[in-house]
Amino acid sequence: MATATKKAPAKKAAKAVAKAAAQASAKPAAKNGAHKNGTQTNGVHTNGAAKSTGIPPKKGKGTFSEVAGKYCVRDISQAEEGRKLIQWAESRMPVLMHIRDKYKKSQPLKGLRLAGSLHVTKETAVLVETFAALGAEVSWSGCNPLSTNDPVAAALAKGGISIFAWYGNHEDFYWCIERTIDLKPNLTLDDGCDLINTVHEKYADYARKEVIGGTEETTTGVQRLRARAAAGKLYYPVYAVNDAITKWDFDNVYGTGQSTLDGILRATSVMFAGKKFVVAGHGHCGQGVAKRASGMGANIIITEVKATSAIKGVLEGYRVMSMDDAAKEGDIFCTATGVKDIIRKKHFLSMKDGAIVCNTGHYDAEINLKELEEVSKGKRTIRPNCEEYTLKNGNKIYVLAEGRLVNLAAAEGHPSEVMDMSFSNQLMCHLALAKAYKEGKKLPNQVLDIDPEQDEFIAETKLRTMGMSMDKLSKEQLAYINDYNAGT
Ligand code: RBV
Repeated sequence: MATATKKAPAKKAAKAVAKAAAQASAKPAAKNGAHKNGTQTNGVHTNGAAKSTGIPPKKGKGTFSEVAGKYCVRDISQAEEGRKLIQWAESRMPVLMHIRDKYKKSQPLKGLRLAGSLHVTKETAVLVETFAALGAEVSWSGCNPLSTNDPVAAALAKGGISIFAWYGNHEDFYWCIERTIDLKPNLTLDDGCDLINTVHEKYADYARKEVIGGTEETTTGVQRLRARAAAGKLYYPVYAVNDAITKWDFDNVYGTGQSTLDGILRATSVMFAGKKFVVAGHGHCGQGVAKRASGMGANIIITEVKATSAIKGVLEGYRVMSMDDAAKEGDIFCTATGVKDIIRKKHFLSMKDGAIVCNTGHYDAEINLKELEEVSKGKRTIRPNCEEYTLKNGNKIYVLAEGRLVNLAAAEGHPSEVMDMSFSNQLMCHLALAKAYKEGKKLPNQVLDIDPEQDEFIAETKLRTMGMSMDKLSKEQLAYINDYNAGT
């Protein structure tokens, strides 16, 4: 395996890296009592408690449960609650659990350190603990300020995982990512490229020499990654997990469809039937949202920039129009484009009184809240994840989850059953990276496609666990489809 680089990733972090590496080898997580560097462990710390360790202080307010260099979560006493959630997810993720069982003995990830930045949900916890069960040393942070489930984070910390994540982490988002890098990963796992970007931009030398490879979970992240690779600035191979058929065709469509509606309902409790529901972007995610909202009786309006995606909407029976026109008609708006400034000032100004606006794309750039503030005279929280803006023209507009992905911020993200396939892809890609590394094979520093056999294996295993059977082509049928002379 890769050994520690002689050149520290960066001067500033060098001290923290050395200290954290020493602590990381002292597994499992220190239990109650005094930590060897004198810091109190498993205690509740207020902001700034980690100063004496050489780790830069956090900015976030409130109390934390923290062991410097090992974990920082909101409240470790929630671990039992989190453990039950993880068990619930495990029982609905049979493919991932099957792969865990298959490789538990041979420990294919032993000796490797994996850092991840992905929503800290109960499903993610099953993935994280699978990495650990297969021998990896894992450090983790969230990939969105509003998507961490605090009890789940506590359960992971209690179970010995290095984790730096809490709900509402606006101020210390990158602080947490940096703490996972302190543990000197040689594998990275991203959802949205924030970890990869940090490693590449701040610790380029480390990225080139020490990181074997990585994975990226989501559409927006893969776009960023391809842009980085095209610019010649990708320093290690990264699998585009999002592009696996067993991810993209299921998680993005059915996962997003269900969890987005779940988020809107938890934040508003509105009735969908009879509403004009505007879906911005009719890609895989938008298709899922439109399909499910339509199923609940909403009238769907699609806005698009791509003609083929727009036609798909038309043939589904939806109306397609520009956002300028849709803004006047919609009752509920949901962006799913991966592009910034989809809903802007002019749209807010032409919306109906009481319009509900939310986003299910990865970043919070799709709804321009700054411009909404400019045309508003007041704002108040109506209920969790639902803010009422009163415009200068007197209309009210309701924004859900601060314009961040509503399915994870206001609900629990995609259901376990679909994350089973997405995260099995994550796991198998890391197994492939580890195998290539241990066999001395150098993979190219590019965005790597998923092996079609991996997709087939995951789909077949999923079907089997659902109790479904399939047909097999006979020899004669195989010969028939390959016979260019066969005809009428
Ligand atoms: N996502 N994860 C969950 N329950 O853990 N839900 C959604 C979960 C991922 C999904 O794969 C998508 O690509 C990404 O979040 C967007 O950030």
